[in-house]
Amino acid sequence: MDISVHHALIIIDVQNDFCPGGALAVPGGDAVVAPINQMQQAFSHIILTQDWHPVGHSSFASSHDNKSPYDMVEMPYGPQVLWPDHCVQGSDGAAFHKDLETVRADLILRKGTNREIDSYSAFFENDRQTATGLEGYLRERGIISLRLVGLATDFCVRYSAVDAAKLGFDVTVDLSACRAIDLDGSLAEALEDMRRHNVSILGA
Ligand code: VGL
Ligand code: ZN
Repeated sequence: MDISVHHALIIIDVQNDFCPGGALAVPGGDAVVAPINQMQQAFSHIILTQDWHPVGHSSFASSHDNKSPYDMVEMPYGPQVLWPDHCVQGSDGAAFHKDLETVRADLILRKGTNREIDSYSAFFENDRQTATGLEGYLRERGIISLRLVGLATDFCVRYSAVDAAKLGFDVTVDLSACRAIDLDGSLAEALEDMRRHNVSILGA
């Protein structure tokens, strides 16, 4: 059990658009809800993240001429996958899955709100420089150990876990409560990247 003041459960992007029927549906995305609700009982600090893009966000294929979802583009900050429009601020797609327990969360961190920069990680936007403030929040609360779950394993979970490990947190990803998009081998690459950065992987 992880009932400790130094441990936090970070629940990444369990939103309708990442669940079956959503705009950027992750296969089996809704299957993470029950295990995540169960897990919350073992944590005294719970943080939810919410992908929260303005209309016309630069990560949307629809914001670029002659581009389709899943094409790559070069942004000022580097290569970026283009996505279907998803998690638009205030839309039903951006809402948490209706069965996700949200009552005990201390913090809901919204990310991807800057029109010009995508943000997979809960810590830094995709320019790898703009901080979300989550590091300071966790440190000020004395949290040193993080358990990450949610969607999608190979994008937001991966980048959040690797950034957290680089920042010196003790990080575990529990794959039993994660699901992947798996675009061109991105899941295998994500697992390798997390392992290389000393992220503990459970449920593989
Ligand atoms: C995500 C792609 C675009 C995620 C968010 O939550 O993994 N993936 N926006
Ligand atoms: Zn997004």
